[in-house]
Amino acid sequence: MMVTVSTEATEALLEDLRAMARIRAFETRVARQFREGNIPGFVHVSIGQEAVARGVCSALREHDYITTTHRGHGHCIAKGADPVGMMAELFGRASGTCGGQGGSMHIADPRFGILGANGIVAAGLPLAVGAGLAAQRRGTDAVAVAFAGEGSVNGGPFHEALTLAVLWQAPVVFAIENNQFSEFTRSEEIWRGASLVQRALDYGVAGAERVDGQDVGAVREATERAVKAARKGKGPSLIEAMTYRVHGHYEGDATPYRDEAEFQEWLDRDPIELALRALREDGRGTDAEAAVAAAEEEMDRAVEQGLAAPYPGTETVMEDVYAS
Ligand SMILES: Cc1ncc(C[n+]2csc(CCOP(=O)(O)OP(=O)(O)O)c2C)c(N)n1
Repeated sequence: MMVTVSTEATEALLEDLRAMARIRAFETRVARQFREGNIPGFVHVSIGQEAVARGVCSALREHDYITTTHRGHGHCIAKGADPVGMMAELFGRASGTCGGQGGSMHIADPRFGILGANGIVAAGLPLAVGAGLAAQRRGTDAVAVAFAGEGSVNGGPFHEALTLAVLWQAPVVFAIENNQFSEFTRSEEIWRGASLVQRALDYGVAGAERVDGQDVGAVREATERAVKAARKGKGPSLIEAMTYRVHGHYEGDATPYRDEAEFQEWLDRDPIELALRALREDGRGTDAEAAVAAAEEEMDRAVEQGLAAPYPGTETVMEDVYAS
């Protein structure tokens, strides 16, 4: 893909590359650390999907909210979470974002409006509607984005979330990341409707569009349109970002269901490679490569610090437990 960029656009793309490279560097290390046995539980990475996280979050302000999924590291980093704390969290250490008690699927950092990852498919969607409604009632112009996979759109909470968000005209953006697979099933094989965009329009959303999820600028522009409508009180919108899950559903999944030719086609349109190519064509190859190298170094340090951090003491087991 030939991309001609003006200077301002080049600078924006360099920033996008920096942001995407940080997510990629974080998650390639997470995958390795999981294989080495340093991360308990399950880990789901979003390698190949970074343009969605960056494109959406770069259209948001710090006081806007996000909810995310079991595959949410990229969303959290893009929204401002500290990768050092996140890595320590994945290692279960006391210095982790949630004191080492949540792990990969429960990272939350309200300081940046990150209301939580979530291991329950579709469960973040109504939470974002609640956050949007609260912002509306408080009279702020904050917007809540619900990141979710395309697998979530067949779950009951998707229906409830869209119905209520439209009814209340809540300032919510449903950012549906269509990475082609729901666990080990090709999502198109279980789809009988016209399109997800049509489904959303039938609920009465202010806007719904499908975007190229490998094109970070296209994702940002779509999000800006949705966010603008939400801030103006026009209610929720839905974006379906078309992307591809490069790793397995979880680390360790051998992906026997994958089509090799299709896999290669998507790798050719890897969002980080696209950005690197465009920046090289624009004469900024050295800066682009330096941005990637800096991201790698940053995340090496996050791993070192996380592995060196102590585990929480047993006296913390009942902290933050609200039910008994
Ligand atoms: C309510 C619920 N049902 C089933 C599962 C098991 N499960 C975990 S991930 C997943 C598929 C999710 O697919 P998608 O929403 O497309 O997200 P992706 O994994 O592709 O990012 C399923 C069915 C779950 N976690 N929660």
